[in-house]
Amino acid sequence: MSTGFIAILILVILAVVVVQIGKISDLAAKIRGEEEVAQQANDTTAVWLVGFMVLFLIGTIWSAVYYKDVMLGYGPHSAASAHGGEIDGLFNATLGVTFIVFFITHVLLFWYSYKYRSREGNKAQFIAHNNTIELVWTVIPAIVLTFLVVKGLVAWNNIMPDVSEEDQYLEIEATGYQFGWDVRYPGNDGKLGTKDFRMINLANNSLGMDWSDDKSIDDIVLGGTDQIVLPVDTTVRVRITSKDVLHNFYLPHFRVKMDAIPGLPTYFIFKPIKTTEEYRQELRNYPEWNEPYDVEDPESLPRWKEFNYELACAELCGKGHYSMRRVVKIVTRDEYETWLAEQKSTYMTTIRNTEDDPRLGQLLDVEIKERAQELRADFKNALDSEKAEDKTILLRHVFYDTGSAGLSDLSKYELDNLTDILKNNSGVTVELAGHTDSVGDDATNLEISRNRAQNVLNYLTNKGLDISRLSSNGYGETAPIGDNGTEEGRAQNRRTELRIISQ
Ligand SMILES: [Cu+2]
Repeated sequence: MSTGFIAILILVILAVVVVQIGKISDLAAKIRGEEEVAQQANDTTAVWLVGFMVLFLIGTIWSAVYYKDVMLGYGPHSAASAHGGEIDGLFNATLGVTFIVFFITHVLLFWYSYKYRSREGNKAQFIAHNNTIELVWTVIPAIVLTFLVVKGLVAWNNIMPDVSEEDQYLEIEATGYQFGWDVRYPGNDGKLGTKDFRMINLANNSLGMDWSDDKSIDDIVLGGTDQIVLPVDTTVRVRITSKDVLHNFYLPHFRVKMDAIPGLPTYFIFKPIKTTEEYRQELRNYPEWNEPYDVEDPESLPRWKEFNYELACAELCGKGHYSMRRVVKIVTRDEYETWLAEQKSTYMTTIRNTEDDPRLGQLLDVEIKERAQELRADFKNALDSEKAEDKTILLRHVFYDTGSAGLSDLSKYELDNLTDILKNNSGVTVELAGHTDSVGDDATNLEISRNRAQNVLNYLTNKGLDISRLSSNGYGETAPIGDNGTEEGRAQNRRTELRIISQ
């Protein structure tokens, strides 16, 4: 309060001082003769203006050079995508043209204020109309603007064409929501599965993926904080969409920016040309990037080591807007393949074998392959091991119809795999062993286990295996591997095993 009052008081006193100085110079003028003084003041001002112009233009050029590292396209701000240089070129062409105009107009402005300063006998020229001048200041800007606009259109046409089927590209999908991105990868088949908003289910299908579409089986949806990993030198098409309000998919280092609009899919295509590591190595050359990352802690790593490409939402979409930032990591293709292989498909981890699974009771190709690999590995271990107990292999996926010895339909995949393995290992003889849990009487269990083992043997001989290499036996409930007191243990005990007799 009092500070404000003092400030106002000072201003008032300053104003009084200025008025008094004005009065004094008026008086001085009267004494010396007004015209002479005015003439002198005009001359001085004119010279000062020219001096100011020189300093001002030098300062402008100096600051442009000094701050060049914060301009797009230079040094640490070079683009990391194939088309990025073209966009930076547009910005810099515009900057170049405006600089020339800026320079010329300022020189003229200050020079004229000097040359045409008020002097005795000088009279202003009055021009009502001049066609030449009109033409010059219309045609020159028109030519310059045409050049800029055409350059922009050419760049737009180079950057924006969609990819076609024949192009080699990776398509991912980014769905914005308040506040984050769901990023979907196509998995091994390279194709994103279809989606339908009517299938959105907050419990396990927030994107509305159509699980009955085979292309959805291997799709991977990255969680809200996972790094987005992309391979270098690969054309990436990003499908961009939103679930609630307007967002904006913005990858500043790749000069990619596109609105994410609910109900209207947009896209952007870009090709990363520098891996995160390569970009860091470039930043390393600039002193400002060698300062500690944490300003409070001089011991912290230099900034270039902590550098990451990032995805940001460039639309103010609500109070959690800032949290839509994600790290984008560009890696070599080999590293990308390794990373991709480690990612789990959303269908397999959250939908498979639940009531939402449209393929309940069916086996997927990947599962058949996995089972074959698993069985081959078990068989190899059994062959390689010296210990007698390791010679027994559990046939994990052989099942029977309830209460009978009939093989379930899905068991045939495991038995076909076994047939292949035994055909490839022709010197091996095996015993097929049936086991049950302890429910029911001993004699019946023994009978069932024998019949089951016999059925497996029959299946294998029907597939062309030599009967002399196979034998079957039922052990009923005599050899449990789990606790018959629990359902889980009983399930373990109901099993079929393969024992290697000789190899
Ligand atoms: Cu947003």
